[in-house]
Amino acid sequence: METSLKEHIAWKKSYACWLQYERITDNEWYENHSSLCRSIAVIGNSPILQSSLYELRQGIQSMLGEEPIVSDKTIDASIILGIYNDIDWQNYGIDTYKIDELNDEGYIIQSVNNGENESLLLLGKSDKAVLYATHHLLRMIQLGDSLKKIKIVESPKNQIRMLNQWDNMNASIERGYSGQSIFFEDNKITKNLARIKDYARLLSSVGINAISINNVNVWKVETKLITDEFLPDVAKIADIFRAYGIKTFLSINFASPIEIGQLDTADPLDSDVIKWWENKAKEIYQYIPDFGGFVVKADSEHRPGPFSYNRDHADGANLLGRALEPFGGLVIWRCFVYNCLQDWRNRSTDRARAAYDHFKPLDGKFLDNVILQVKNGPMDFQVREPVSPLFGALEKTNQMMEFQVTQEYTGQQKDLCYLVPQWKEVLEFDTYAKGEGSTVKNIVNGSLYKYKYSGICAVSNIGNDMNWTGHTLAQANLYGYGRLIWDPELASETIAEDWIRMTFGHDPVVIEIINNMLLESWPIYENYTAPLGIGWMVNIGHHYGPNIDGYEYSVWGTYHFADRDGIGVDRTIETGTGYANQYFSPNKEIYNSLNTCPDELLLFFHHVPYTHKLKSGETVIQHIYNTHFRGVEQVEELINNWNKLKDKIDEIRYVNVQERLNLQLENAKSWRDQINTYFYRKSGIADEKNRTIY
Ligand code: GCV
Repeated sequence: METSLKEHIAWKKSYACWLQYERITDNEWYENHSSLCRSIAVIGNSPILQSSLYELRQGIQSMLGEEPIVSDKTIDASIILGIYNDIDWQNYGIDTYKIDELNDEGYIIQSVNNGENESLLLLGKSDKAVLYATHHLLRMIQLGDSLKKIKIVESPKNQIRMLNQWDNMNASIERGYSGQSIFFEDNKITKNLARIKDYARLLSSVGINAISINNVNVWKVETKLITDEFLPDVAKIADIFRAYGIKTFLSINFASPIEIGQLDTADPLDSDVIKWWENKAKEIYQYIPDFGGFVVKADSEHRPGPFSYNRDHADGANLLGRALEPFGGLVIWRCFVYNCLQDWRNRSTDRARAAYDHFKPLDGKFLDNVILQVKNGPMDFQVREPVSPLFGALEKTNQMMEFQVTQEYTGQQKDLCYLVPQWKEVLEFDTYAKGEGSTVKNIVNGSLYKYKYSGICAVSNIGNDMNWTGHTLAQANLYGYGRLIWDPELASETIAEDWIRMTFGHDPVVIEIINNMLLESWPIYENYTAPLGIGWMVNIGHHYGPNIDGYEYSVWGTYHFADRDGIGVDRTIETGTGYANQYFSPNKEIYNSLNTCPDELLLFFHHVPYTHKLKSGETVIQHIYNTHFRGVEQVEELINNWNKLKDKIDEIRYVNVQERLNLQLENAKSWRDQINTYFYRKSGIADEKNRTIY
């Protein structure tokens, strides 16, 4: 997006996201700490260490008003950065056991005696770890934390911490709500590499270490990203990300050997196809020596895959795994494989079952460098779904979680929906795979089954809008995603509060109002959209706004089965699709029984009459009315609360959120009215409180 300098200055706060680095106004803090921020020594040299120095200099200069001196002598420095191999850390009193505690990306930030002075030592297990320590320190300065006598020992809990861009080379973004791609324009790779660097800075500040830059639906031009036509430019992007500790991946087309290789098959067991991928891998690594690997969507939503050749997904993934293995590359193979041509008459097919049915039988058949990427729920990033039963079901296959930061089904960055609490709930879910305590977070961090590779990825929510995410408050989802997957023990409230302070400053009114708005936003969105875990009811195709029967009468078949008597999908073992049986006990029994199934997932698992009483004591129909009336009132409260911040936030960001909240109110009303009228007409049961139903 072309912008004038003037415009750019006005938008500076929106663009900077949580890296505002505002001048410190707390005099006491300044007095106590300015000498600690006066000079920096970096031990060692690498592009990542250079980035660390750049970040620290910039951040300190901006916040303290003076550029720190860079010295090559540690004795002169108040901040010392380096890798533990290069620093005599014992001399600074660091304990060996603490170093042993760190994983490869872990670090220590400790106050140490340095000659006459107290200094801060930022000691990383690797240069990437030093960069994370640097960001940690900058965050502490932004938050106004004390830097005296500190001892921080940190390691990320998840190994792969990734974002997937769904960007196409014509600059559009599948499910993007914040402008166009920052990576591509006009079927080429962008020349605006500065914006990509700024993205890398934001991502590394929250610990992201991997990115795939193109859509998992790989169309004609994008298929050529792995050819010499585009690889030199992909390499430039990889250089930028590398300097910020982020590995670059590409989504590939499984039919590449046909489309760009002049073969007449993409059969994974065909020797020419095998050779073709081996040569392709060799070629890619000549351009990008630390290339991360491939992300693959195969046999899904009309994309090509091994099924065309009567092969299974282990054959498909291993073909690519074998080709990448000599170079240390990974295959991230998506499990979003289902038949999108359903028939409502056939009650035994169930999209929710599909991923488990396809992949569970293949457990143990995948190569070591293949990771299965599983969406958090069995359907598709709905506001409420159960956790995918594949978590815990794969004992011998590397596994990774897929979340959606982009708000495809959660308001499309017009409606406010802070998703960290939803992700946290998923990560805390106990699968009982190996008895109590087999939580999802312990599966995806690789500890339960000792996976070689594991982690979490998510579909990004950014585009070239000046504020990156369309809705300013949606920046909290990008920030929160990074912080949460670094450490799933962090509370949603803490993440939100840190984000607010870094983004908007320390005014207690601002903090309290925005924190409440964020934390209430997911339940509010759930209130006025599809009830009790049934999901969907959205407009076909673009997925925004209500259309209750949209997918009910479509071959994609994500049904609710509402008729005059009741609503819900019977997924029980005895009379339904049997989906409940994919869980370990006791989850299986809990979901399978009407008596124990939690209210919020009731209609996902059971078909019930409208008069069915929930555990809350309300009937299903009254719950639908109550939540939909309440949801609209809550959006009105959000607007009132935001209005109180008028003089406390710069105009561009204030107006941006205000406009989106008004759109959200229209959307919420439209959901309320359509849902209430629809179910009143279906059931013939009136609202107990006699409110207006059209
Ligand atoms: C990239 C859903 C989305 C599609 C997306 C697909 C996927 O169906 O609506 O846009 O395609 O998921 O995750 O592959």
